[in-house]
Amino acid sequence: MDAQIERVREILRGTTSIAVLTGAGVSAESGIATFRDPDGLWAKFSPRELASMDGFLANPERVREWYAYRKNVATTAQPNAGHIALAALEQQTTGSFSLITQNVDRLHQRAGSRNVLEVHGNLIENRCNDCETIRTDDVLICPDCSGAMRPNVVWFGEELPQDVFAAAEQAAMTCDVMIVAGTSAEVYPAAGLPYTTKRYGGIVVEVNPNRTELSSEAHYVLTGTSAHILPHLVGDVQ
Ligand code: BV8
Repeated sequence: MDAQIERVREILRGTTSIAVLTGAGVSAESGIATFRDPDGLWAKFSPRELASMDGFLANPERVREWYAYRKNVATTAQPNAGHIALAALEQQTTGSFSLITQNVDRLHQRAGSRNVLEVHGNLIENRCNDCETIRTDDVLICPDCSGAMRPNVVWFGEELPQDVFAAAEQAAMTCDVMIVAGTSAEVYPAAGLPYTTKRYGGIVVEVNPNRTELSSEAHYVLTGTSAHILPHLVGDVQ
């Protein structure tokens, strides 16, 4: 596998346009549970009840408590070597660099990443379900229109933020290389982005300790955790 890592490092050195797509696995080594791993969130909680509008309307208190718990976990967690490596890669890239993340924990930004496209929102902010006002406090009712405040994330069945996802699609179409790290590649439309890169002639590199739906399509599959592999891709590892 070292030869594969060396080959990917060479490719990254020779490119001026990089996109990265991350999922919950990149935050696993910061102590944040993934969704679909055996010990993941969906093993304990139901996505239908906790990550959908129906679930929120049925029991807003339970959903708000679950996101408050996850917000506390995210804000006390620290970015890991994988997050830091991606921020370094952005610094080193002379051309365009887009970090497309499905994660809502904001650890990429805390690690120093700048061009972060949060296609599934973030759990630090709340949004009014009616007028879409964004707030970082925990009021339950929107002071502007009396609508219900809910986590500023994208739930199942909800549309992704159009401007953000349009930028993500543009990055997927125009990049020379897309690194896909820490995602089961099961949730669409985000999971479709690596296929777009491949269709437009870009190279797809997967970083994951396990095989996924994407593995058979990727040009390079680097088997291992993101905190271990990503630092090897961006520079001299001490
Ligand atoms: C949409 C919320 C349409 C934020 C999430 C019926 C009705 C409507 C839509 C659908 C439908 N049926 C299907 C769909 C589409 C649906 C979908 O794709 N469903 C799947 C399950 C089939 N998609 C949607 O609903 C999307 N919206 O389609 O809207 C529309 C259009 C116009 C107008 C109106 C509507 C919305 C999708 C967003 C859902 N929100 N989360 C939150 O609470 O966090 S999804 C959730 O799962 C995450 O956000 C994440 O994006 C997604 C994927 O999870 P991963 O990040 O990949 O994590 P996972 O646990 O799965 O995998 C972890 C990976 O890491 C594993 O591979 C593991 O091996 C690896 N790993 C583990 N440790 C490490 C590691 N890797 C590296 N290092 C390690 N150490």
